[in-house]
Amino acid sequence: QYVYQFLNMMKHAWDNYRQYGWGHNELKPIARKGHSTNIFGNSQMGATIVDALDTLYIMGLHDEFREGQEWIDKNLDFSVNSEVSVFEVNIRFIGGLLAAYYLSGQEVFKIKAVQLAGKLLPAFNTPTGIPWAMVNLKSGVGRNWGWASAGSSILAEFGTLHMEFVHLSYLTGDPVYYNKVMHIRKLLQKMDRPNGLYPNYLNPRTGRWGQHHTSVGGLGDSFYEYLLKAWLMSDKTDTEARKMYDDAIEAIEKHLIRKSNGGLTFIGEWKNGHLERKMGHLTCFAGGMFALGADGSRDDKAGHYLQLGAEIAHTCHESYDRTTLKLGPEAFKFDGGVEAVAVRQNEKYYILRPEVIETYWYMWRFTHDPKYRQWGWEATQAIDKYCRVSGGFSGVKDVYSSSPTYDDVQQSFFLAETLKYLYLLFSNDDLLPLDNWVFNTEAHPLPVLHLQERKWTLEES
Ligand code: DMJ
Repeated sequence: QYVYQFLNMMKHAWDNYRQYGWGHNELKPIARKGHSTNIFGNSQMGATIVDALDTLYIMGLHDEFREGQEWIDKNLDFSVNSEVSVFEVNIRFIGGLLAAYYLSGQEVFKIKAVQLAGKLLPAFNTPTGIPWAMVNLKSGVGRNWGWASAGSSILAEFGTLHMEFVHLSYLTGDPVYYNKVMHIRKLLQKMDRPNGLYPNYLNPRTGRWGQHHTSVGGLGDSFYEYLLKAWLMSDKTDTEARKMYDDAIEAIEKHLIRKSNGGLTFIGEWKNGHLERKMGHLTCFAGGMFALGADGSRDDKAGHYLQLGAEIAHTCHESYDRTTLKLGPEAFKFDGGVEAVAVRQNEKYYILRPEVIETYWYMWRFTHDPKYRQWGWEATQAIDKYCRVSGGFSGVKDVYSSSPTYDDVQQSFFLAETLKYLYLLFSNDDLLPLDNWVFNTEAHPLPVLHLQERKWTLEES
């Protein structure tokens, strides 16, 4: 009966978007109109439709899936004068379209994914081949975020293209996508890493690191995730990726992972030789990543990494449990008597993010410890109580306030990830088994590839 709760939530999110935001990127559930941010550019690209498709499919909401397919077929157009985030468009649109294609077999999704990928390729025209953060879909002109250290590209952005691009080469027989991402990998392999850590910033003109900040949360997170998943999606043949992952997490464990006075394991951030004892909600995905990477780990430390995953899941649950709304803050500290609690006002919000529930789901799959379902159910009830409004679901600005105010955004990843991971947490393991499927960082499932069947090689380019 639990799954009906998630179906109901998905319907509520989708129906309201359908009614008030259709075709826009996201929904403002209180103002009841469309919403967008600069990551999607200035064009209506139906981000919520593309991001939600595979969740609709998996939940058996076939009428809604067909509505989405029809919109994509008729309206999704990439020849627009719009500057988009290469990373966001890759993980949400290309990932979403590819997953919809693999699940449903409908050619339109593959065709759209390939068209869009063609529009992203000019972003790689930099002196180093490290792509720009943004690209204009029409002109192909790229540039970086003004706020990023010294004109740098971001590790979690250019390092989170691999899965989708390898699939594109696999499906088209064209090595161009594969070559782009392998070039990034080769370049990273050649670089010195301070303390074995990858800084978050890399200048695409000079090929040098920007500021020496390292994070397993925002700006770094999915780079590490994609090293592990590159290995998994290659049917464990891409041992180069596995080695890079093992090296990276060994350095992370040594320099970034600590236990608080109260015994909570946390992952801090490294800033110019100093450990900041703060963890982001985004970082909470790492519990699931450690568990997923346990099997096949170096020196057979599977038990160790599963335990580490469990400890991170516990810490992140505490970050929820220590709030008034039982929803986790954006960032929380472990300093001066503070444990897993947000300190600054601008870190107290919850914007329907999935990472903690994602980790509960992976931990559930690997351990079947019922506490993960309990924790997932607690989060579900809190979301339904505090984030549900009559026009959809909204983020809240302060999880410590008993009278929260809304941010009035229904994020597309709420439908792509949060509701999908909840649904999977309460479903049987034979729904998308992890031996056959690898989830991209936006929770879009892509099948394990048998690369010996591929029609292209690196040398062909
Ligand atoms: C999603 O777009 C992806 O999970 C990404 O990797 C991180 N941020 C959001 C969700 O919080």
